[in-house]
Amino acid sequence: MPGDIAATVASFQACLAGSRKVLALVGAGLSAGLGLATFRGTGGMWRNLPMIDLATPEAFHRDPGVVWQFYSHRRYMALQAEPNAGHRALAQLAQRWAAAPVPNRFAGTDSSAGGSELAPDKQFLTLTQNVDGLHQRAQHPADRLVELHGLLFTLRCTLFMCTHTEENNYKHPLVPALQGTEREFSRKRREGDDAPAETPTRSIPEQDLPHCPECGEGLLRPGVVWFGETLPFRAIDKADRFVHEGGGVDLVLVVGTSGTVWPAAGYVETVRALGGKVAVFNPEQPEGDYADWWFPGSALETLPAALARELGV
Ligand code: BJW
Repeated sequence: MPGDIAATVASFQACLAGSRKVLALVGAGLSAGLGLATFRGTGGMWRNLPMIDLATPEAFHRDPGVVWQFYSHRRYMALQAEPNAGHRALAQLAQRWAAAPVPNRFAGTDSSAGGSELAPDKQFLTLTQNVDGLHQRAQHPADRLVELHGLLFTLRCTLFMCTHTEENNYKHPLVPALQGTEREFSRKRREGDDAPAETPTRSIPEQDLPHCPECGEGLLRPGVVWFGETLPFRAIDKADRFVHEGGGVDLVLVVGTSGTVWPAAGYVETVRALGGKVAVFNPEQPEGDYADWWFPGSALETLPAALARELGV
């Protein structure tokens, strides 16, 4: 390890060891390399369409068949993928800090004299913007994980009057009309200009798309958060409480995210404004001077390496 990187890791590890409260904000870069595209940068296209334009209520309203093909493909790809070392490292940190012994004054483990408050436990929370379910599959404790943008495997009815929601639906294809979406990716982008042309999107009549089993009328949609939609109240509430209650966050790990989407990106700014430190795990150099540590390279390597001492590996 070059000297300057070793010094960066050592200073980060000292901060982590001394931290009481740590937050991780995760984005698509953590799952990059598993066949799951990022939204911006060199990835960001599904066939010839920008992914960011497909992740909108307007796109679904305009052509639910195209948007369902996009999400059917992503559901399939996420199911094929396995959590990587970065997902596992976050899960282990959450498990380890969750398992840290809580001092018990009655059992004599409270070292504080004079009846002062018990030493506070270490706290860790992952806020993920990813919808691929890989944190769960890496055994990340659910109570220390907030899925800000929902999950690909949750289905919701679009009918205003129907509240039907189904979680953990891993069926592929969801309906016969979505058969074949697993193979339909941009071969041109993956293999270069000589590759065969991209598979065109198919026109799928609305009646052939997934429909609500409860009301029988409404079209189902993926349980993800699109631009212009509010994030799940419980997710925002839990994230806000962690950041604003019970003392400030000492350190935020910003992992594989462009930090361009709000309100997720705002948590990093808030932690920093309240005096916390910022560590960025991203091949791209962070803009400005907000990062106290930058770990260039793939987060699936840099994150486990940076957390290794705390994880005892
Ligand atoms: C690697 C790597 C490797 C590569 N290792 N790293 C305040 C100011 C301005 C605007 C707004 C605001 N508040 C709200 C808004 C509007 C809007 C917004 O943020 N717009 C911005 C674009 C300006 N936000 C919303 O609409 C949100 N709703 C909301 O706030 O409701 C209230 C409200 C509405 C309207 C106005 C005001 C208030 C909802 C946001 C929902 C985002 N949804 C999506 C789709 C989810 C479903 C799906 O997956 O299909 O979420 S969009 C997309 O972006 C997805 C991602 O979770 C999200 C973030 O992207 P992410 O994860 O950062 O990925 P990339 O691709 O951007 O970056 C990847 C990074 O990885 C890069 O940096 C690479 O370098 C790096 N990388 N390989 C480590 N190996």
